[in-house]
Amino acid sequence: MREFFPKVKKILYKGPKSKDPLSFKHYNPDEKVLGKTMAEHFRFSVCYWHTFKGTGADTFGGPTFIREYNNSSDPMQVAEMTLRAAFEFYTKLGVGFWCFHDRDVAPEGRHLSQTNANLDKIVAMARKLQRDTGVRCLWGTANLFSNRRYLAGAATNPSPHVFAYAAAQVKKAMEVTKELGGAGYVFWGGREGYETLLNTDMKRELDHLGQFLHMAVDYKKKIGFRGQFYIEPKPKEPTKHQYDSDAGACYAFLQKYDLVDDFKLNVEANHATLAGHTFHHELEFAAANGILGSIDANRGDLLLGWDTDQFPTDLYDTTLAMYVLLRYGGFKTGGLNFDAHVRRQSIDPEDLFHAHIGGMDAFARGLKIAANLVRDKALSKFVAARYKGWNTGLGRKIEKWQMDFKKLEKYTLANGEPEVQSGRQELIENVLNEYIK
Ligand code: XLS
Ligand code: CA
Ligand code: CA
Repeated sequence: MREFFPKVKKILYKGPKSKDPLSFKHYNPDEKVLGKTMAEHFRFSVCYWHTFKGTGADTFGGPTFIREYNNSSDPMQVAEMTLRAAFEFYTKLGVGFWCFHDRDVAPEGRHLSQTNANLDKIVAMARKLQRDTGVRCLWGTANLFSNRRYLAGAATNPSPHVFAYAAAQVKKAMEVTKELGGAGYVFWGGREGYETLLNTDMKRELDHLGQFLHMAVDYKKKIGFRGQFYIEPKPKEPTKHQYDSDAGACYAFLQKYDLVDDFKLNVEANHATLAGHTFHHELEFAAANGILGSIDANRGDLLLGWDTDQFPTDLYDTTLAMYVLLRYGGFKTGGLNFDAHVRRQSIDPEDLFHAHIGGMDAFARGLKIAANLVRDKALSKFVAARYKGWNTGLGRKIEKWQMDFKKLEKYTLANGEPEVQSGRQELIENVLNEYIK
C-alpha cells in the first residue's frame, strides 16, 4: 500500500525525557487519570479540512504546501488519495476519531445529484477504512459557506431557493454521517449572519434559522440518526456578525426556538477569544447550563484579531479546559477535535505530526494538572469558603425560596452592615502557578 507519510512511523509514548520529536512525552493513551484512560478523557480527533485540505494559502499568496495526495488533475482521484492519506495519518498518530465537512472529502459535481454520487463513493471508502483501522467519526457537517450560492448565508439567505438547497445538502450530510456511525453532527453558522443591517431582515433570518434546525431535528428522528447535534458559536468571520456569536447567544437562541433539548455546543477556543471571552469562560458557561458537548481545540493570537486556528500549546488554557471537563463529568458523545492548521511556512508533511503531537501533549499535561487541582481541592476550597454563607442560616433560607423582599428588609434592619471578605485573587493565581509545572 502506498504511503503518504513515509518518514513517520507510529507515534509512541516515550515519556517526558524523550528527545524524539516524533514521540509523545505526556500523552500516554492507556494511562489512567482519575479512573479513566487518557484516550477516554480526550477522544482526540483530527479535522479533515485544515489537516488534509489546507494549502497554506492566505489572502496575500497562493498555496505553499505540496502534498503527494493532491498530485492529480482528476478531483475524484485526489479525493481517494487524500482519504487514504488521512487514515494513514490517524493511525500513525494514534487518534480514535476524525471530523469532516461533506465538501472536504468529495468534490462538488455539476449538479446536486452528481455531487451526492461523488460523496457516496468516498463515504463507502471511508466506511471501509474506518472498519480496517478502528478510527471512528466524531462528527460530520455540511459546508454551507464556500460555494458562491451561499454568499448571503444558507438557512438565513434572503432567497428561499438557497434555503432549500442548504436543506438538501444538510439532509445528505446527515445521512452520510449516520452511515459512518458519527457520534455527532455540527451546525456551524458559516455565513449565517450579516454584513450590514441596512439590507437585512434580522427577525426573519433568525426565524428561518430556527425553522431550519427544527427540520433537521425532524429528519434526524425520521432516519434514526442517534448522533448528538451541536451548534458551534463564533462571533464574526466570515460575516461581520454571526448569529451564533457566543455560548450565551446560542443558549438564548436554542431556548427561544425550543431547541434546547436537541442541541449541545461545540466550543472552539479561538472563537471564544474572537468573542472577547476566554476559552475557559465559554466552557464554564456551557457546562454550567448543561449544554457542553464537544470541543474544537486550537488557539488564536491575541495580537491578531482573526481566526488563526493555531495548535494549542498554552498550558493555562489546556489545564483550565480540562478542569471544567473533569468537574462536569467529561465528554459523553463529544471529543477534542483539533480544528487547527499549521502555519504557511510549515510546509513539510511531518509538520502536521509535530503540530498534533504538541497539542495532544499540551492537553495531557493540562489533564494531569487539572486532576491534581481537583484531587487537592486546590481551587475549589477557596470557592467553597467564599460561598459558605449559602449553606446555612440566611443563605439557605434564600436558596430554599423561604424569603421575600419584606423578610430580607427585616433581616437587614436587624443585622446591620454585612461583613466583607477578600476575593483572594492573587493568592489563588499563585496557587494555580504552583500546579502548572
Ligand atoms: C470555522 C469553523 C468550522 C467548523 C465546522 O471557523 O471552526 O471549521 O468547526 O464547520
Ligand atoms: Ca471549529
Ligand atoms: Ca476557527
